[in-house]
Amino acid sequence: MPFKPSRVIFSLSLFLATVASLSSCQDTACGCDPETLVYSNDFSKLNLENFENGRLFVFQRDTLLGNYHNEEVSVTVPNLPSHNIVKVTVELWTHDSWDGNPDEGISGPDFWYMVLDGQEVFRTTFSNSPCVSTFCLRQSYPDIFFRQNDPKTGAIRTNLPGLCLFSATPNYTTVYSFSKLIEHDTDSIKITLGDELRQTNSPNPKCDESWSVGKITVHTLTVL
Ligand SMILES: [Ca+2]
Ligand SMILES: [Ca+2]
Repeated sequence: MPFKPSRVIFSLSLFLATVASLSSCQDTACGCDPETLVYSNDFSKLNLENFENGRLFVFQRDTLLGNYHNEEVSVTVPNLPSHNIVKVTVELWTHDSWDGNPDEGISGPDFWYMVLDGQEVFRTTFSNSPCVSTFCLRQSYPDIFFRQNDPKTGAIRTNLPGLCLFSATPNYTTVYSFSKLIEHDTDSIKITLGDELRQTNSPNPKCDESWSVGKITVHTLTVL
């Protein structure tokens, strides 16, 4: 699926402008609509309505969507109110030995991506590797691929064990939360999350590295 960096740059700048605009809305009647929460699912109610390839499991006493390895999962959110921007927020959990950017034909890159209504809006890599002076597999997140950020940059939680290969080792599940905005004005949106993980030397690649989702929220906005 073609990646369009210009669209993301537009989205980021629009997001910043929108935040500034919304801040100014709080005290003055400026005529702009605040964002409207139209969908929120943390999977605690076991709700997989409108999902494709959705499945749940329990990890660290949280119910998560997953886990996935070289797969996509989608949810369609119908009946959106009138709007011209959609903001999708995802809490992503990366489990076990994600290898980030390096492209040596065996372990990476380990890509993760998000598609909104058929358009790829985010493609990045994650790394759970140690990072010392002699060894460090860097990741692109929180930027789009390719950037050389340290492993776990931008994480909201890093102190969890892995799920499978490193289930007995702390700091091998890393949690992130991020939002993406797109121009959008139809009455439903399809959100697709997926990965292209590479681990050709493992007898069980899904145990070597996988991901799950703790929460998805969708807001609509009208920017005048
Ligand atoms: Ca790995
Ligand atoms: Ca890998």
